[in-house]
Amino acid sequence: MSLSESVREGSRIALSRVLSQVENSTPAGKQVLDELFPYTGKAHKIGITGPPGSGKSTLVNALARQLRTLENQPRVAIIAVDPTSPFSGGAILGDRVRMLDLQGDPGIFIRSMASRGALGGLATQTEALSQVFDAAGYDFILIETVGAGQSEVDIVNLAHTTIVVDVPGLGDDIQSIKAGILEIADILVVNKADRPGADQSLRYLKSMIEMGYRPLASSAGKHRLAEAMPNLNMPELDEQLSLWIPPVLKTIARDSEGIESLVGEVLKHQKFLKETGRWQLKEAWTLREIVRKRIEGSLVLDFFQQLPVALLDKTMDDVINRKVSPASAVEILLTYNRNRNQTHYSE
Ligand SMILES: Nc1nc2c(ncn2[C@@H]2O[C@H](COP(=O)(O)OP(=O)(O)O)[C@@H](O)[C@H]2O)c(=O)[nH]1
Ligand SMILES: [Mg+2]
Repeated sequence: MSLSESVREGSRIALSRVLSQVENSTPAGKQVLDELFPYTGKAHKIGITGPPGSGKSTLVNALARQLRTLENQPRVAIIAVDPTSPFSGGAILGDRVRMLDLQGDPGIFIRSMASRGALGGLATQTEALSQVFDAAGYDFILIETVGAGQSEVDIVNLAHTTIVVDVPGLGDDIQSIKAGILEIADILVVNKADRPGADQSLRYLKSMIEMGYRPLASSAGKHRLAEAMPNLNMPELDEQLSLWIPPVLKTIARDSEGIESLVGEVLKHQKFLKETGRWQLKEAWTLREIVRKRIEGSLVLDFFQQLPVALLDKTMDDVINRKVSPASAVEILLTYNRNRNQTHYSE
């Protein structure tokens, strides 16, 4: 039996091996990913993001356990992405300990990811891993990432449902949750609701959404969808997109409080996406985005591989000494590679 067949048959050992190969972008990993790809497109991806220490890992843990109690006993995969950790120690070690109580459940699989420098970036990498889980028959893929920068926004953008986690008492909530992150939320959670100020945060976030934060966000979303599906009827899309207003929930993840409601909202959002056809649109957009990122990644890699180091160094010296502008430097290097390719092809 081939490795990809073993993965689809449910072998956890094969799954582990394939995840490592895919994460390290080995040729074998690429091949397995190609073999598995036709079997993907079923899993529901949930991105969980928010500031460090807001309880994302605890929440993911509780969410996974709650999802497992559903009638159809869905299988749940967890991908913990920590771009801030340069090695798989630190914060991730804490996550491992916290997630220990999930280890006994054969319907749950946890994977931590801390590596950088993947072709096309962390988002492409995360998507590749989730494709493996998808083909392996996992129904839900929970992706935890720190809400800190653009790469994290990219990661959760690949999810069908995005949960943004906030905590009370960080002062002005818009400071603790970056505006760009709030914009992509499908569900907002005020975790650590056992702490003072939870109701105030709840009201604050609700008013943010009511104050027309959402129309802004959905117009960006609409733009992206329209780009992915040029044949789409815009008024129809308009109607569909305006229907989802992100709910704001309180949880105490540590005590598994409020998790049932959270799962309820996730399922509601999943149903909403499927019934409006938006689930398929998101898939199309994600795949387009993945292809684009990979093209960008390989073009840049090719570009620098073709360039003689001496030429790059000399051109950069000229830029630093203000003899050549950055724009002209790019032109010089691009022209060099272009000419080099032409000679190469005519040989
Ligand atoms: N008081 C309180 N503490 C919590 C709650 N949820 C998580 N924590 C604690 O907050 C800390 C950070 O949690 P963690 O899940 O690692 O946060 P992450 O960095 O966002 O993944 C841990 O010590 C948790 O036990 C909660 O609902 N209430
Ligand atoms: Mg964490």
